[in-house]
Amino acid sequence: MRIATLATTTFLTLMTASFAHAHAFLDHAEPRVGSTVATAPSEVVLFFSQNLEQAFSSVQVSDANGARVDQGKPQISAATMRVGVKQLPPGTYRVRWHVLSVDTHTTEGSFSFHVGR
Ligand SMILES: [Cu+2]
Repeated sequence: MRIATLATTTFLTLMTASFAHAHAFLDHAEPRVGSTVATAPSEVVLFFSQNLEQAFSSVQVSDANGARVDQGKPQISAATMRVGVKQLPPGTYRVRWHVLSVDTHTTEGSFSFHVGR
């Protein structure tokens, strides 16, 4: 049984510059940040507030033991980044993202979601 506290949402966005620019912040994600989903997703999709630079944007999905469960290179289209994931057994997963937006600022953060009931 997974540790319940791991399901607690942590959502962190690090800003590297001022608020003068509209950096690429995570607007929402699928599965939703901090959510519990009954059915394991086949991919994780992140929706940002600004278009991303493909070459310098990445996302990793890992299980409670820290093992990578994503399929590798993400697909980026405008402000959306998606990455496939392996078949996920019930548990808590962490998504770590790091992106470079078209205004040349980098932002990063992480969140978790839970598969199961
Ligand atoms: Cu910016």
